[in-house]
Amino acid sequence: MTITATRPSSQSAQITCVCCEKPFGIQSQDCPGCHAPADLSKVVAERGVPPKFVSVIGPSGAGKTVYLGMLLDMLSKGTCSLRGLPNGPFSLDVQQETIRALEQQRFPEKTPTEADEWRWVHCEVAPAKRPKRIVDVVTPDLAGEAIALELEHESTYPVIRSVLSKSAGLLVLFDSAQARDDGRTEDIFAMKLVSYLANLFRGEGPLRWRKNRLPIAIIYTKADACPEAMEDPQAFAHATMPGFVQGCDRHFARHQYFASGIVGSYAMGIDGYGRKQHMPLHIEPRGIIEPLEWLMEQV
Ligand SMILES: Nc1nc2c(ncn2[C@@H]2O[C@H](COP(=O)(O)OP(=O)(O)OP(=O)(O)O)[C@@H](O)[C@H]2O)c(=O)[nH]1
Ligand SMILES: [Mg+2]
Repeated sequence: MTITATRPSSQSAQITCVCCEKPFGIQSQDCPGCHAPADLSKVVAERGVPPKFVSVIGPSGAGKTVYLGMLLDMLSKGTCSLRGLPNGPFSLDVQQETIRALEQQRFPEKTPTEADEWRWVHCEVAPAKRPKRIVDVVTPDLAGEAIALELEHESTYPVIRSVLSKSAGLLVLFDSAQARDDGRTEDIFAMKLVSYLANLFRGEGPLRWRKNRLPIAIIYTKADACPEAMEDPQAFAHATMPGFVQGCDRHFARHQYFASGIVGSYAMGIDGYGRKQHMPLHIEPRGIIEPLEWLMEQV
């Protein structure tokens, strides 16, 4: 990760993108290739230590934006076993939007599918007891629909491939109620994801059939409305998404199942389009930190 002044003029200085590794002019706000904020690459270059990406993926509506926003909020408050320091103002957008929405008893908006509109997050996370053991949570808040398209047609969204291939660990989210009520659909998406990841992280030569050691934390979200997932996430995964479980066992040596939920109580409301909406009345986050804690022990 280097910032190289190729000519005396600062206008021509180049920086290497931390995500897609392409060089671009230091004057740009974002990498023209993958839209990662230039500040992200600058901070990492100055620190001199390559970042360990931890990214958040999952189908549309899985709860990625809510989970990420809540995770960042809890990390920055410093009240749990992990501490997190957001790098750059861009890193606060997802947290701010999620918390503001929840305070107004609503959920944040769906993430747009255009890659240049994704908000990026860079948060330096370390255990409270071992502050030097830093892992960077670096991820754009990806849109589930874009992930689905990328799984169907590789390189539709090159940024997704770049982010994933940089990842030292993954947080993979599924909607627990969706898995319980329509496990087949969720399982098919999940199996496509496993085979995409297995291809991406496949070793070379004679080692290529070995199980990959990339740690994957699988999180059943919205478990506040699905007690069976909260009770035993692993048994829940076996019962609802057997294909995915087999895929993970086959390809990834280190994976663990978790459940999370942020709602203590909610009411049903009607939005401006006449659609029924859940209104979170009381926020009571559960199972948000544990998956990252486990991941950090593995990377
Ligand atoms: N009960 C409950 N509902 C949740 C929770 N998290 C998310 N939801 C619901 O799930 C919806 C989708 O959550 P998002 O975080 O926007 O989902 P996403 O994965 O970011 O979706 P895309 O942006 O389309 O990829 C929200 O609008 C809420 O209705 C949770 O912890 N509990
Ligand atoms: Mg989203």
